[in-house]
Amino acid sequence: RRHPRRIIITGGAGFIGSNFVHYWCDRYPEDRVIVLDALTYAGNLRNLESLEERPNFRFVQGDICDRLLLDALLKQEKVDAIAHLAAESHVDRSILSPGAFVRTNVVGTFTLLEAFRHHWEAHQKPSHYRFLHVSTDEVYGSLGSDDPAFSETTPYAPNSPYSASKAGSDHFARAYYHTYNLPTLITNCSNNYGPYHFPEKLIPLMCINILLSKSLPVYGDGQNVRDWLYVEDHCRALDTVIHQGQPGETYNIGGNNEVKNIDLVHMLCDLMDELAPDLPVRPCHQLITYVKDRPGHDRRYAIDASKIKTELGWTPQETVAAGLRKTVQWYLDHPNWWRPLLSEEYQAYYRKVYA
Ligand code: NAD
Ligand code: TDX
Repeated sequence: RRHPRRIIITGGAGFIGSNFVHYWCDRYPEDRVIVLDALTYAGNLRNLESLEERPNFRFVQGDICDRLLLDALLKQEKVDAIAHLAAESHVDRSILSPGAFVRTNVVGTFTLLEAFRHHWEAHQKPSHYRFLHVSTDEVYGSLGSDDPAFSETTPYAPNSPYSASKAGSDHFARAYYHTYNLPTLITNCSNNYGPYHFPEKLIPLMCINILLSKSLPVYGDGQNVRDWLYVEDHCRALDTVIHQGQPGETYNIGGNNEVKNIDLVHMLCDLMDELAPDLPVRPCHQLITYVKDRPGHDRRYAIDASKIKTELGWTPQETVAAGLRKTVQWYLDHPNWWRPLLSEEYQAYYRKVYA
């Protein structure tokens, strides 16, 4: 029988974090779930709205760099697992201001590992404790069109301040296993999409701009390739790794869905034309505009997810066609979620990137 857990989910008010919190609370109602989130521009309490009445749920606004807070929380809540999703996550912001990425992703992850190590040692190193570090395929760098997909043994070659900071945090999570035996696990996942995705990222940005009849900015020649995974599939993979993964191991997670950016934007336009026939600009493909490329823009990401499939039995379930349809419909149905996010700060950011 499964032992109920007392888990901290960092970054639980963000995109993947909030999807993961909903997933975990539905799946394991007997667990105590503590969300720790600083509520930066990317954190949004509305993502967790319906959970506030749940007796086993607690939200704490706080910073993962705050060691005193972490120590108190781990002790008070008798935490036995951390799913670490808090991060600065947007590549374009990392190009504009990399400092925040070093602070949260590197120093924050280190601080969390240190706090969890001391907590684990103070309780005589229970073997069921787990620290899941959630990371990205971007740490492996960029692939050419004929290169084999990233595997767990692909050398790290980060190209953006974001991926460099994630690479640093991965190395700390790994080192804590090898040096202290702390039961850490690392996952490296491809591009997620789905509900609660912040407007700055490609898919929500295109959906929202179509709804506002604004131009659809495609970087460079639009031929960059990303592998897309529906966020719920990612949540299920993280659950699988926490419960069945081998401490000290890394697992790649991917959707087996490589799509060129320009093709993806066309798919979104097709879906919008179909699902929102009353929009003023139709067909919305005419809004597509090529803009200057992102510096250091990785050409292609692809994930070889055979390890998590053969060792732990996880495979993605959603197809891109069905997942994108659900996602477009979600943005159509939730203007009250995304409109307030287009704040002054966001507009200033937008002007800088798309100047
Ligand atoms: P997000 O930007 O939507 O959310 C990040 C959350 O972390 C926000 O709620 C924010 O308030 C919080 N946060 C930021 N700094 C903090 C700090 N110092 N202390 C506490 N909380 C802080 O990010 P996301 O897209 O949900 O990504 C979650 C994790 O998954 C990240 O570690 C990211 O690197 C990783 N990842 C994301 C993707 C993707 O496609 N989005 C793919 C692979 C891996
Ligand atoms: O306006 C845009 N135009 C455009 O062409 C934006 C925002 C993006 N793009 C391109 C850049 C990428 O090739 O689309 C692709 C996807 O861009 P993002 O949504 O910014 O994602 P990406 O840079 O691939 O990183 C994402 O996946 C891996 C997440 O933001 C990371 O947190 C995750 O680690």
